[in-house]
Amino acid sequence: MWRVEKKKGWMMALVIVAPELDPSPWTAALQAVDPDLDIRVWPNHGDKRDIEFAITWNHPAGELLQYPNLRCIASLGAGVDHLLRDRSLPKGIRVTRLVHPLQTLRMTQYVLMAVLNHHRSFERYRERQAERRWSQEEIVTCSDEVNVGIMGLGNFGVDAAAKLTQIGFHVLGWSRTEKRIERVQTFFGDDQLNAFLSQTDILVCLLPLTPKTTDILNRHTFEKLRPGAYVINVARGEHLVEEDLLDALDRKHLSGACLDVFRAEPLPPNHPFWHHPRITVTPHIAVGDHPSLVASQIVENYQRMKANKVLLNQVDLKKGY
Ligand code: NDP
Ligand code: OXD
Repeated sequence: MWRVEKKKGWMMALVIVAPELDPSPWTAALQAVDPDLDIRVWPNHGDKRDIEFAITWNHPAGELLQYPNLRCIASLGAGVDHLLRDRSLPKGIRVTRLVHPLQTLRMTQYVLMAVLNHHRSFERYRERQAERRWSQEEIVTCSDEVNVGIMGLGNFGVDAAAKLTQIGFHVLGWSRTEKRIERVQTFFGDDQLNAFLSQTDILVCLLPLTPKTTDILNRHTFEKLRPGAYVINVARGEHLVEEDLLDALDRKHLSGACLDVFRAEPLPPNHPFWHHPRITVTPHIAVGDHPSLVASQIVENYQRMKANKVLLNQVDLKKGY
């Protein structure tokens, strides 16, 4: 049902443009917050002049230029790289992303799980279990002797860092601008990257994908890590140069990797990561979609946009995150 709300002769509507997602949970969650919303689902957007607010995930490039009255785009995720790779976004458009404490908690849980699985040799014990072998060969290293280096000290990085310090790890963090975080040894900018990497045993990538961070997990980065380092990538597949990871694992400079994100998703069935004994693969589930949790912030931003108010979680388009 279209809301009877008119502006200059056309309706005011939202459109969901997310070709890969099932839109039904999203429309249901948005309508549970405000049953009067006029929500269209691409490609059935009706009169394009009605659309003032777009909710997107991996939209077709150029599509958002089709709506002459579009004022705001809401990313259906915390990342906005899927949006900003479209070079033809309408000029002056405002972009928002999702930030929710439960999603942050889920990311932190994933990072802790990956760090602990590696630190407590769970992968090795699974191999022994398959062989029915009772063997307590774990080399006992205390967690405070292990340095976890987090790339990206934003919403996710800061929370993961805090929880890792609570369970005894020494945590280092690297960001673009200078930060002071209790019990975390911080580094910033390109000049301090090598100092950060050279002290890192477990590297966690929680960076946004931008031109500066694309391919940042490459052979030069790996070479600077401590020998036997472990890599966890939970940010975007395009951060990682896949052949450089395989090569560093073959040479045993790296001891393993846990990857949640990939250059091609779904990861193709013939991809070498699936069978690699030192790589753990998960299918982009570190956080997951939670329409009923985040619908209220999308609707609030729609209301704020209409009232010309400051938006929640607005992205700085110059920085690209
Ligand atoms: P934020 O925008 O809150 O934080 C980004 C951090 O990265 C900031 O500390 C920023 O530094 C730092 N950074 C950005 N560019 C650089 C650079 N060139 N050099 C050094 N540091 C840099 O992001 P979030 O923590 O919310 O999210 C991070 C990413 O996680 C998302 O962009 C998304 O890609 C990914 N993600 C993955 C999910 C999954 O399920 N696997 C789910 C959700 C998101 P500064 O603070 O100085 O600006
Ligand atoms: C996100 C994601 O950006 O799911 O939210 O990756």
